[in-house]
Amino acid sequence: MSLAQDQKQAFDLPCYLRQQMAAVDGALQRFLPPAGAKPATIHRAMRYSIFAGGKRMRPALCLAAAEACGAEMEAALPLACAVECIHTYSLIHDDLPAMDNDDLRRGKPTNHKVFGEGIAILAGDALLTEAFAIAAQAKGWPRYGHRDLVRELARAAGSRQLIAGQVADLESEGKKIPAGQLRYIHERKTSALLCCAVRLGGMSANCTAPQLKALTDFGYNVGLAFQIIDDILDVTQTSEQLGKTAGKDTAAEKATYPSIVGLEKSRQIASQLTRRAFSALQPFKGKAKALEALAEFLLKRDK
Ligand code: GRG
Repeated sequence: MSLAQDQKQAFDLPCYLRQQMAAVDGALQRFLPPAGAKPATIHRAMRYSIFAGGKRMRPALCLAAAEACGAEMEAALPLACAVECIHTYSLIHDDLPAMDNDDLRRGKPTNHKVFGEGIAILAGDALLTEAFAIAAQAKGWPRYGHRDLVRELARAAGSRQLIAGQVADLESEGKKIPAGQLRYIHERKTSALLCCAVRLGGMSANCTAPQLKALTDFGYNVGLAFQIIDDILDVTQTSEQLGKTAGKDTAAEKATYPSIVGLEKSRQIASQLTRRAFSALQPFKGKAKALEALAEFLLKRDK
């Protein structure tokens, strides 16, 4: 076993994730309006999806990036929660009949199945809006003021990134698209928000420009690998295992890495991207153990 492998194994990721998830869930409880706040339906709907049992990978990446740059987790918590709110909004909207039309998410009936389409749309809108109110509670740092934090979130969630990916995804359904177009979709639909999470973590530590560049490279590569693994799991796992409907990509005739290059090649590409993500962390000189462990976990995950 190489030294790098040995060090990665020494990091207790399950314990780390349990602690991070508890901190993130506690913060989300505090940041979001209480379930009983009027009108209670919308707050119950927002809370239903946010506490439905997501893996909390984006907040974990955000907090781990902050630590790699020497900050306390507390400083990054509002930003980690803001990203999770945007992610959850995108899932609620993605599940709507006008989009992917799904009835299972995070192991539970989708938001619109429980609350109806109108409330589900509004719950997504409200989570997106709350994300910015939560991010505004971050303290701001000498190198990164609130203007930078808001711009970072808005860019990742906006019509050139997250929404652009979803538009391109919708427009490519049933079509044969080249691998370059698939990468364009993955960069925007998935990688942009993961990368944003990592960058915000760095910003909350008042990171230097070279550190931010390293985190950007890491987030970009991990984000692409994450979506390729998601595509692989869609064809290799069951709905019970995933907590969302398996086999959707094939049914919707979506272009995916497995459908374009096959399963084995897809796995190789995901591994190669993860290796690039590890290399990006070199400037941290071994101080980014949690980020390394998360990248490896995301590559090997089975749900
Ligand atoms: C703005 C409507 C709208 C959509 C934006 C993000 C998105 C585009 C659609 C969501 C569906 C999807 C397949 C997105 C790709 C990112 C992805 C793999 C999401 C699932 O993330 P996980 O596995 O989910 O981290 P949990 O439930 O664990 O948080």
